[in-house]
Amino acid sequence: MIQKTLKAVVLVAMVLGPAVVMADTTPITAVAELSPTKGNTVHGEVKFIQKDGYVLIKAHVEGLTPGKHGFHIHEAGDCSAPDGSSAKGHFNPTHKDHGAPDAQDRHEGDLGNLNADANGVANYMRHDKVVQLSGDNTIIGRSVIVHGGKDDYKTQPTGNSGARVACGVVQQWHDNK
Ligand SMILES: [Cu+2]
Ligand SMILES: [Zn+2]
Repeated sequence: MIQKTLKAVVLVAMVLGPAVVMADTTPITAVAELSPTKGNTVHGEVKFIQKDGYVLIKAHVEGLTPGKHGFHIHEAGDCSAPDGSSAKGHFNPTHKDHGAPDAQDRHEGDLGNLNADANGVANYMRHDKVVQLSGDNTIIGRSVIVHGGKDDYKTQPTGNSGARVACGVVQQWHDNK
């Protein structure tokens, strides 16, 4: 009986071994190339890198007005509407309230605000424990939206951050060496 169990465990380990090793050495990464909505010039890039227990998010965005700009993952990976409305609402698979990125209650898509300097350039970096790059609630295939105004972290369900000034679909990113 013990022998048989041992044999089965060894067999399973042999079959799963290579797959487990591959998963460990190839982190999931994703990227969203941001393009301006109609009448805007905002553009940039957002990268998502799976780390141990969190996702590293890095963004570089240009063409903004100085100050804060709501920054979210929206439900639909569709930037086709001139005003970005085709991206639908904030990605919220767990049915929470809108909030600040560090709040207990937040949408999975609530990444807070970009903060643009006097030249309209924003650099953003965050270690996020809510965003997922795999499984049922993955953000791959959703979209990133940058807004014209500041996310107040209070107004439901949007943060009242105004018009959508840039949009990009989140795609799996293979060039991660
Ligand atoms: Cu938004
Ligand atoms: Zn939200």
